[in-house]
Amino acid sequence: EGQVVCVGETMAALTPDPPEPLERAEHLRLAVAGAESNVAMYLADHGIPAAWLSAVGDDPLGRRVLAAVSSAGVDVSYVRTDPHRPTGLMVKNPGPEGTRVHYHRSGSAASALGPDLLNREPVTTARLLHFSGITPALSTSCRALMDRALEPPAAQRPYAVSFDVNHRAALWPADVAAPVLRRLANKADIVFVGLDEAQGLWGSDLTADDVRHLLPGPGIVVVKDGSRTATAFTPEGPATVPALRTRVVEPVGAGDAFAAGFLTGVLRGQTLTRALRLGHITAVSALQVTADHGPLPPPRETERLLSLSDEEWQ
Ligand code: KDG
Repeated sequence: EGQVVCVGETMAALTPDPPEPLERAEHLRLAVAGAESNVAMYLADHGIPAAWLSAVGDDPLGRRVLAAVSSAGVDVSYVRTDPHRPTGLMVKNPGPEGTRVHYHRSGSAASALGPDLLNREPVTTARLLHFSGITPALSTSCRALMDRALEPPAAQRPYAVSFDVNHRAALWPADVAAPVLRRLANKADIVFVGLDEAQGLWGSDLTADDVRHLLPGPGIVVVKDGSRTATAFTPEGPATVPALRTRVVEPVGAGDAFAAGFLTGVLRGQTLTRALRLGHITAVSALQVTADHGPLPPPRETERLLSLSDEEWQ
């Protein structure tokens, strides 16, 4: 069995601590942020062999990023170190209207990734490639990478593709992103999208069923309705599982955790309901920490939650 290969940029992330506007913050916390490497880390936590495929600069932040992802058990041996371009940086600015993200990533090492990646290991031996809708927003070559990965019809691709829509408004506005993300998502095998995200992109009054109708291509489309439910649509019909109630410390990373939990269930041949539950259980790990990546519950607790009856789960 090959690895799950998660492709995309991971940045150094600076956050004022305590949370206050950057204009007056004195102390910043340094962390690592990247949607696809988060997925890889949670997959590794679940015991699924995962690689992260990307590029970092030949700089201290790049080494920091590599060490963080690697120490979570992810294979980083294919990550390129670019001698000419820096590691991307993200700065969070907490304010009265919520936290805004400022990116310093144009011209970054990862923004120079391109379709040549697809012709060699670990892609050629991968069991599944995981991408997100962040990558096509990063540069022309990153867009070409996504286009090329999804160009052959699903049945002719040597790998399955999972795609988390992950619209980042700070990178591209909804009207520009909408057609691109819809086209890419529709060519993937497994898609994850938030209902509110789909509404922001493709129509404010969409229901989860409407989202499936907009995306008829993938074998599985998972529509997440925030803290309420997640529904997986397949040709055999949909399955819906309510989210677990939990204390939320900081939500960032929960979508990535959910994707990793769901993919773990699917790769292990479990039922859709069990895969959705594993998604929710994994999401709780991210919701309960300030960082994107938090510890999974002990295996016995996961097993207990998975074996609850539907009534007990709700
Ligand atoms: O997915 C959670 C964050 O790590 C992510 O938002 C950072 O990759 C990131 C991005 O581009 O926003």
